[in-house]
Amino acid sequence: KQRQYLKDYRPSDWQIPHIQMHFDVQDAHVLVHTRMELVAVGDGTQTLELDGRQMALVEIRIDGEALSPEAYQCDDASLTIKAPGARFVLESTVKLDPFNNTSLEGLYAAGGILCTQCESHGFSRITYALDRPDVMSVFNVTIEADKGRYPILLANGERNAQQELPDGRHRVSWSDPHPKPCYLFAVVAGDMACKTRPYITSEGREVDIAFYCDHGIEERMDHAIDSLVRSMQWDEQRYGLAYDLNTYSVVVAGAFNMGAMENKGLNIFNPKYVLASPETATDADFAAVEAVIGHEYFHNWTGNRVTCRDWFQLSLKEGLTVFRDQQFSADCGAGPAQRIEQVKFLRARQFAEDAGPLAHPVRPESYVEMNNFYTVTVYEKGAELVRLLHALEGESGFRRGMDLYFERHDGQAVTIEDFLAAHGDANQLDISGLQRWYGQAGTPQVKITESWDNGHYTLDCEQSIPSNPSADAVLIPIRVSLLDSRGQAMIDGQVLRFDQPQQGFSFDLPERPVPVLFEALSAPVTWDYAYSQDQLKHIVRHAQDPFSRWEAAQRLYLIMIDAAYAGTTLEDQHLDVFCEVMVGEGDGAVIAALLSPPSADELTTRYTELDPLRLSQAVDQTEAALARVLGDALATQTQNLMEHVATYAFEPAAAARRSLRARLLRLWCLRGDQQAWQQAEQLYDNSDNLTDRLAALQALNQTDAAQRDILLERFYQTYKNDKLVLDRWFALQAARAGQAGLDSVRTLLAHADFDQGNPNRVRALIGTFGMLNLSALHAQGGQGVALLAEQILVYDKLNPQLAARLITPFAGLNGLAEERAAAVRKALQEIVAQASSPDVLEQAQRILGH
Ligand code: B3K
Ligand code: ZN
Repeated sequence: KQRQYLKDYRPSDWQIPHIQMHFDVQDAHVLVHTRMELVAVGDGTQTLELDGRQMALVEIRIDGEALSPEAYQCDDASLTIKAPGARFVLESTVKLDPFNNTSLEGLYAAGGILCTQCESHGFSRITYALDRPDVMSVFNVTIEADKGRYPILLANGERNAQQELPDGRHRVSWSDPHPKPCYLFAVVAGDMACKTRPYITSEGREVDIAFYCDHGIEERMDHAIDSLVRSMQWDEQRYGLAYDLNTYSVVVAGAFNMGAMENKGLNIFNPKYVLASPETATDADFAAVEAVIGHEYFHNWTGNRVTCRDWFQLSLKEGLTVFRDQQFSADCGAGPAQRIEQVKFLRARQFAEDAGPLAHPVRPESYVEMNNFYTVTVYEKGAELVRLLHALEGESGFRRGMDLYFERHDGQAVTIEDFLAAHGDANQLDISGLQRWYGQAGTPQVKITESWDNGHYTLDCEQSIPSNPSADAVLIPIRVSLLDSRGQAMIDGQVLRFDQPQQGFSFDLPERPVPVLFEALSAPVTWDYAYSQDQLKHIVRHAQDPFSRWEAAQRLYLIMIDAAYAGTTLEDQHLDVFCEVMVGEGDGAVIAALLSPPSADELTTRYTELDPLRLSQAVDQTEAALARVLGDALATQTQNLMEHVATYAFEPAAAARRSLRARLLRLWCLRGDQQAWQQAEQLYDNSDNLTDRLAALQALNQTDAAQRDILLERFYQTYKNDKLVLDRWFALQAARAGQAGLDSVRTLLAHADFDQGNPNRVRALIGTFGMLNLSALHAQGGQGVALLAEQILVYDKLNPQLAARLITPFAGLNGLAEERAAAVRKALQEIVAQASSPDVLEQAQRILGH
C-alpha cells in the first residue's frame, strides 16, 4: 500500500453530483448496482481511476454501453478508464460477500443483520468509487431482500417507497437530498426491534427518531433516545444548529470496531453506547452513552454539513466534535470529576502516544493506513486545542467563530486552517500561535520558577518539547490562582498568554503566594514547579478549583511513588491530609478522585529505563499506605455510605455517592480486613444495579478473599447470556495483577464464551490485559508480551483494524529497561515477519522505527 502525503493533496479531477445504488440481497451474497454521473473538472482527457477492493466486477457500462475489456484496467485496488470523456454515466455491478467479511469494514454481517462501515475507505469495498471526502454526491438507494429475514431495510436520508415483490421479497427506496462524501454512506438490512420518538426542531421540522436493536431488549434504548433528544435541543440552544432531515435512525450493530459512526441520518453504533439499564450498565456507561449519542449527533454539523477536505484534516471534525460532546456532558450535569477523568485519560494515553514512536501531529503529514490515525492525538489532543481556542475567545467569541465557520463553509469539504481562519476573523484574533500546535508532535513541557522581591512576585516560564527539540513555541494559556497563607485567592483564575520560548509574568501582592497553576489543565502540556509538600497540602485544602485540588493530590502521591520506585519508603504520615479529605464536605466523585493515586499506566513515561513491575509495585505500595493512613475512619466512613442505598437512578448526586462508596470500599478491602470483604459481598447481594455489583467485585479483585471467586461465579451465572455485561467478567479477570492476570488471560482465551468475532469481547480480554495491566503484560520474563504478539497476529488475519489497536502497548518500547525492551522488540519483529495487513505492518514498523 502506498504512503499518502498531505503535501501531495490535489483536488479531484472528477466530481460525482449524483449516485444511484441498488442492493440486491441474496442468501449468500449481495449484488450492488451503481449508477454515477461523472463530470470532469478539466477537459475530460484525464484518466479516471476509481477505487475498489475485495469485490468481483460483474459488469461495467458507460452511457449504457458495456465497456470492452481493452477499455479499462482492473487490479486489486482500482479500476482505471482512459479518457472516458467530459461528462458521462458510469454503471457498474459488483458481487460482495458480506457473510464472510470479518474486517467489519464495507458491507458485513453482524449478529444476523447486514450493515456497513465506510469511514475512512470502506465505501470502495462496496462499489467502484472516488473514495475521498472532497467528492460529494446526492445519493438515491434501493434495497431489496427477503422480507422474512430482512423486514427492515434502511439507508441514509428519507424513505420514499416500499414495494412487495414476488417470492416473499420486498424493496425499499431511500433518498438523501444533502450532498455528502461517500464515507457517510450507510445501508442496513435485518430483523430488529424498533423504538420511535417524535421530535420537532426549533425550525418546526418534524423528525421521526427511530432506534433499532435485537428483539426483547428495546427498553434498554430509552436512555440513549432521551440523550439524543437532549443533544438535539442542546445544539439548537448552544450553537443555533437544528437537524436537517425528517428521519434520524440509530442502529445497534452486534459487532463494531469503534464506538459509533455518524452516517448521515443513519448512525450505526456499538451496542455499548446505546443499550443501558441499571442492571446491565454502570454509571460510567450511562454517561458514555449520553456522550457518544451526543458526539454522533453533533457530527451532523461538525463533520457532515462541513466535512474534511482530506483525511489529514480528520481532527477538523473529530477534535471539534469531542469538544462539543464534552461541553454537552458538562451541561447535562457531569461535575468537575468529568474533567479529572478526561485529563487522566489524556495523560495515560495521549501523552504516552506523543512521547513515543507513534507520535504524530494533530494534523498528520502522511499515512499508509488511514485507520491507524483515528488516535487519541487526533481526537483528545485535538479537542484540547479547541478547548484552548474557546478559553481564548470566551463563550460568545467562540460562538461568533462557529457562526462564521458555518456561514462560510456549509456544504464544503475544508481544512483546519479554514476553521482557525473563521475563528480568527470573527474575533480579530491572531491564531498563529495556535496553528503551530496542529503541525508539531510532542507534548510541550513548561518549567516554572518564581521570584519574590518585596511585594513583587514573578512567575518565569520556559517551554520546550523534549521529544521534538526543533519545535517552535506555541501559545499556551496558563490559568492561575495565587493563594495567600489562609487559602484565599489574591489572584483568581487569571489566564496568562504564554507564547514565547521564555516569558515572565509579574504580580504585585501583599504576601508571598502559593501558586495554583494550569487550573482545569488549561493547555495539554506537562508542567514542573518545585512545590514543597506543605504547599501541595495547602492547595488540596484550599484551592477553589476541584481539578487543582486533585492535581496537587496527584503530586503528593507522586512523591511517594517516586520514593517507592527508587527503593526507599516514606512515612505514611506524608499522606495525612487525605484523612481530612475523606471526611470533608462536597462532591463525592471529586473526593473519590482525590483518594485515588495515579495508576501505573499514567506513569509509563515518567521514568527512564522503566521497570514496569517495580512501577506497579510502587503504585500498590502507595495505595496501601493511603489505606493505612485513613485508619479506622475508613471502615466507619464506608459503612456510613452503605446505609440508605436507594433504588438506582442515573443522577449526579446518587452517582457521586456510589463512586465514593466504591473507592472507599476498595481501599478498605486492600487492608485484608475480613469485615471489609464481607461488606463487599453484602453490597453485591443487596444492590439492584451493575454499578454497585462491579464496585464490590473490583474492591475484591486484587485481594485473596474467598468472596472474590464466589462472586465472580455468581456474576457469570447471572449474566452469561448478556454480552455487554459478560465483557466485564472477562475484563475483571484480565485486570488481575501480575502472573495471576496472565494465567487468567490464557485460560479465558479458551473459554466457550470468548468470541473472536466480537470486538468488545476481544478488547475486554486482550485489550484490558495489554493496555491496563502492566504487571501481567510483563509477567514471566517475556511471556506476557509474547502472548499479546500472538493474539495480534490472530486478528491481523481476521480484523486488521482491531489488531492494529492492540499493538499500542508496545509503543512504550523506548522508555523500557533493556531486558524488557528486548522482549518487546522480538515480539514486534515476529509481527513484522508474519503480519499481512497494512494496518498491523505500518504500526509495528513505526514502533520499531523503520
Ligand atoms: N467517525 C467515526 C470513526 C470512524 C472509524 C474509522 N475506522 C466515529 C466518530 O468519531 O464519531
Ligand atoms: Zn467523531
